[in-house]
Amino acid sequence: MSVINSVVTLAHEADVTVIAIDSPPVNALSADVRDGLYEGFKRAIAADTKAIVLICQGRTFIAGADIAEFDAQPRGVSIPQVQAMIESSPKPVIAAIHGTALGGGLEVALCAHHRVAVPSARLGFPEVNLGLLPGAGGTQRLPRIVGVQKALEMVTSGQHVPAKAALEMSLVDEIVPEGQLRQSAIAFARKVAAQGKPLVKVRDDNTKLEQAKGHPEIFASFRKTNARKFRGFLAPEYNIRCIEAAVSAASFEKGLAFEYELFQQLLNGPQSAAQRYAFFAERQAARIPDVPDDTPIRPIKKVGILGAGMMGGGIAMNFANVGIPVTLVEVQQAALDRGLSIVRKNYERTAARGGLTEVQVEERIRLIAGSLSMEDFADCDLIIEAVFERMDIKKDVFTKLDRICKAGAILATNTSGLNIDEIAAVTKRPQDVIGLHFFSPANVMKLLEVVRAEHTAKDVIATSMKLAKQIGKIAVLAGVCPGFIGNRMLMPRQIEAERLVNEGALPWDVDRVLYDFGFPMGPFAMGDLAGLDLGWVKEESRGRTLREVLCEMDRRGQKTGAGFYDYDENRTARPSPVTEKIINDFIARSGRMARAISDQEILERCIYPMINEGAKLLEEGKAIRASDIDVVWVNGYGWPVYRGGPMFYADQVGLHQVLAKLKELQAAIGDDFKPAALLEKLVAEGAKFADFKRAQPATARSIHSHEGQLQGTLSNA
Ligand code: T1G
Repeated sequence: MSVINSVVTLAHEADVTVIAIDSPPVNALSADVRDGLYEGFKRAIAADTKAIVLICQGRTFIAGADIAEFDAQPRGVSIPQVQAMIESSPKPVIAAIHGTALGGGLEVALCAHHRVAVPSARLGFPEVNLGLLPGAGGTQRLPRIVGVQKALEMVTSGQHVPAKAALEMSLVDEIVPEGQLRQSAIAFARKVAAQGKPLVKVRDDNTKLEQAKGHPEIFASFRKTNARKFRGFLAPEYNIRCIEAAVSAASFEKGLAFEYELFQQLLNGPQSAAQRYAFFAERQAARIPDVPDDTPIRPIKKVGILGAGMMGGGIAMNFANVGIPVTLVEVQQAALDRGLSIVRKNYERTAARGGLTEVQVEERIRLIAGSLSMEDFADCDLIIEAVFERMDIKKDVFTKLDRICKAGAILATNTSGLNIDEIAAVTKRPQDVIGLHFFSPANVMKLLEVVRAEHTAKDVIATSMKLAKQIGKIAVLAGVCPGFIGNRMLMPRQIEAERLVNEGALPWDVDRVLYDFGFPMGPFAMGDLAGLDLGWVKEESRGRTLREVLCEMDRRGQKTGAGFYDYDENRTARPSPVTEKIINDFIARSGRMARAISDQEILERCIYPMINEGAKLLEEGKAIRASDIDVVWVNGYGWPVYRGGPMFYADQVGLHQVLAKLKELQAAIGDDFKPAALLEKLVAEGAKFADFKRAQPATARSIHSHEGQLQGTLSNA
């Protein structure tokens, strides 16, 4: 074996040369990998062998270009230079794939003459999730292999295609046994070399493109079908245009140049910057400064869930999905039956869409055992309470769990904002108590707020963060405060949205501005969906707020066909003259004059108070870093990922701009807009939220008492 460089080696297995990459964690196409490949292939082509195998060490084949290099000065040979070297090989080149062949990695593999993969391998073009497109020929080579329709689906969804499906669409030529990739790829290479057939470059096979020529309707209907899903994003449309160019361009080279041009536009644009930020923010959120990666983990072999309502059932599915048995406890048989039947319906719906087989459905349902007794939690490693949001009920439940559960069991509450220290205090083991705040529907929403209470032990935090990844969630650590991170920042937006309406903006104006900003729905449409009578008590209602008046008129939202909006039989919302009249009456009664309010003012008054609350969360240590707050909002509250998150957005707008507007609003409206001290400080120091790093790790203590706030805030991380 000869070492090409620190990450690439070359070995001759008799008549086959094997080029291997070993660049943890995911063999990304960094400058060293590219240089090593270029040199490696040059030597392999010159060597006295008949074929070349490209393989990777570690957990995966090349998982793409090195995203961390995108903002750095380019160095070393480029991906296209490596590809040209591979494609120009007079010997057959076989890419041997395990783990994930993604983005630039798949683009390199498509320059090989053949691809073999183990059954667990997955292949895909996830660039669209980074606000990009496959910029190294992926949009030109892929449709030549899988056809235009499949190529459109792959590059705009970013989905990872399992090896079996990849074989069916000719993306790979052979599935080889797990654990035998290297020798199988060498054998395959020998077989191809022995056949001596002319080598076919993917770029030269236009058969599948010909089939799409003269059929612009393929693209028109694809755009139409996905318009709602792609709303606000630039990258999906750019990907579609590149596939269109693959069909219409006069040559492969022309298509490639078009692709590169669009790639550069996206790469240098704000959306991809935000989505790449979000990629790393998600991974950063898993790191807790004072809980080292090697903190011991408590084994979670069995989970108990109290409450089979909407949340409990969804939470149970997350664990059954990864093979962890669940005991789901309810107080009444009817409620338990209802909860279990909803779980079954959810699984059957997924199976109907081809997401699960019937066998898998039954396997998962068998893992969820119903019970009417909390005593059945005695042998559980983790118990999650998902009962009614009342402190007295929570305390009663935790008192019982403290008596029933074994030593070392983790006692978790799914509260969305109650004081977990108070809950933990009723137990003799507050160190085992933590908040696991799932979002509805809990089997779908990716976000999990892991709430650290004052005495929560580090291994309980470490276990919860790792478990979250295991069940496919994105975990963010929050401190105990009303509403934790997400709901606490949502509150000022809600308050401001209602205040704007009391000044003359109409609910559908406010919703339109936030919808156009990229949220899936505005606060008033959201209210109608959830039901305006959530928390409304008829006997205590006095028509003091718009919501009370609407509920008194039985306009409780979508479910009654009217709320802020009027709804037709298809539940399509229309601005309501009834609501408008109520608002005008309200304003008239208040003695104020309704005034015209600009979209810009609506946006700033809804978003800036959230950002300000985010700054308070940071200074109080309730959130470790600004990017954690952004991960919460992108994955739990519909903040458009192509805007990065509220704190990233504030840095883009300019904190001085946000501060100036808040001060203006404070003067005009009141102290609800009083800027957070941290915001003042960052502006004074010409810094950004991205620069904010706590002077000392956010510990349980500091999370509870603002210790260590602001001193030496800024160290350029
Ligand atoms: N570049 C740089 N670092 C990467 C990386 C990449 N492509 N992929 C992963 N990492 C780091 C990640 O930050 C983390 O680091 C560690 O690897 C483990 O990742 C020209 C333009 C491969 C499915 O979009 O989807 O090719 O936090 O925690 O859950 O057309 O990582 O430990 O320091 O996510 O097992 C296209 C992105 C790039 C794939 C593994 N490729 N990666 O998931 O581990 S653009 C992608 C993933 C491109 C070309 C274009 C996942 C994974 P750290 P992890 P995982």
